Amino acid sequence: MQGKIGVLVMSYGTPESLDDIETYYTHIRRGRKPSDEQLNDLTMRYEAIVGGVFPLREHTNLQVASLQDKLEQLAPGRYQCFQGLKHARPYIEDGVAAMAKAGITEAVAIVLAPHYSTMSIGSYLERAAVAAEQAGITMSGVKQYHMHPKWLQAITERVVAGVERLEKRSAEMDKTMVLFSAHSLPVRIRELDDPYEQQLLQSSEAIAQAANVKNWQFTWQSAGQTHEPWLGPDLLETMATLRDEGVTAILVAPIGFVSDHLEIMYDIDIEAQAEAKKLGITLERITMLNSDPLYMETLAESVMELK
Ligand code: FEC
Repeated sequence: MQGKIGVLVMSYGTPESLDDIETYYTHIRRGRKPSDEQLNDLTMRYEAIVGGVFPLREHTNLQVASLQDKLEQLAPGRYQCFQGLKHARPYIEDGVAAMAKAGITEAVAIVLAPHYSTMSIGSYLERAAVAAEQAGITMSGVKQYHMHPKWLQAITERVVAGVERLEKRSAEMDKTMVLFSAHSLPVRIRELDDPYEQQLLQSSEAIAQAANVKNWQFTWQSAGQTHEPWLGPDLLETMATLRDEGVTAILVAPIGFVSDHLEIMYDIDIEAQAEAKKLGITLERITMLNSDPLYMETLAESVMELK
């Protein structure tokens, strides 16, 4: 039988412990150490979410294992999954090295994020391609799956359920808004003719239509703390504007993310919830996909389309 096809499953990565936060943050900042203030702020956010545990690691591990199971079910014996993280161990290059060690010569790379941007998916795929070439592996990459019918269905079901939860909590459903959100990027992304914004709007529109949601907007979240301007408006600003316009209930649908992690459990569940309380807004968010079966089918089918 022909050798297995390697599947490099890539995710953002998270520290392994509280002591590892500085190394992680320095890697995100491309080798520049964060200031004490920045480091303390990030440590405080991790401590606030679950007291020093890092949920993204567990979810990524489970997603990789579940994708392996799904591929095995669809094409027995054909694929072998490897994990590669952008900012933590095992790094993308470690994942490719593990593939080479297992004798893989053909591979597909896929990222646990649905929308393409040169600054996000593009940079994962580029690092994977460089490592694969050095290891003598022929690799192709899945660029996006933001309009895959099964991913859209999984999010639509969550939006419908979220609106129902909101209806139970809020008396004024005519003043409700669904806010689709994703990680902001530096504004200079607009000069790169990047599809990120357009893809996010395209999936927001498709989900709103399928969920029969009339009042919806898109907003950015989790902008980085750098000196350059980031895409806005941010979730917190959007909430304040909507309150001024009379909106009293909001469902946040963070469609740019697929797991429970810091940007969900701190930025939305703690920070945005506190702001909502101040503004007198009832705030709910959709549940995250993690290893949802429809999401696993989306990933498996996207991989199988390439090899
Ligand atoms: O739970 C966790 O431990 C990790 C949560 C996490 C996810 C995530 C996803 C994305 N990021 C994206 C872009 C940027 C850019 C910068 C940046 C900075 C950070 C910092 C932390 C962090 N990100 Fe992140 N991101 C997560 C966590 N991110 C922590 C550093 C402190 C801070 O700014 O809050 C700025 C880099 C720089 O300084 O130059 C740009 C994008 C995604 C979504 C796609 C993906 O998952 O890859 C885009 C999850």
